[in-house]
Amino acid sequence: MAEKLTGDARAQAIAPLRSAGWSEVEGRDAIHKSFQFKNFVEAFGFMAKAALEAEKMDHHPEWSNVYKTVEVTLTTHDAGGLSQLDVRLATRMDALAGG
Ligand code: H2B
Repeated sequence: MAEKLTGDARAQAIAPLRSAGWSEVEGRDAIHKSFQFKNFVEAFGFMAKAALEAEKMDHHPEWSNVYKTVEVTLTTHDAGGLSQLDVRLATRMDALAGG
């Protein structure tokens, strides 16, 4: 099971994600990013690709889609907070959204 990130390890892990547009969710140990696409097809294509990655990782996002926006929140429910799995999935999602 993935371990919850704390202290310096947590700060170091989320620093690059902050620069990439992720922010910490108030009131819970989670990160959030709002992905904007050109249109619905692009947004849904991203979700389809990210869903396959998530399933491969056995680590799943909390997310929603409205038209060309995909809101994503990541946390590790089993660990009760952020873990390396969230960092990994966030990084994969950024790559999928950019490419
Ligand atoms: N996704 C997320 N985001 N957090 C989890 O703790 C989690 C998950 N646990 N996907 C996984 C599935 C777990 O339920 C299975 C049994 O590995």
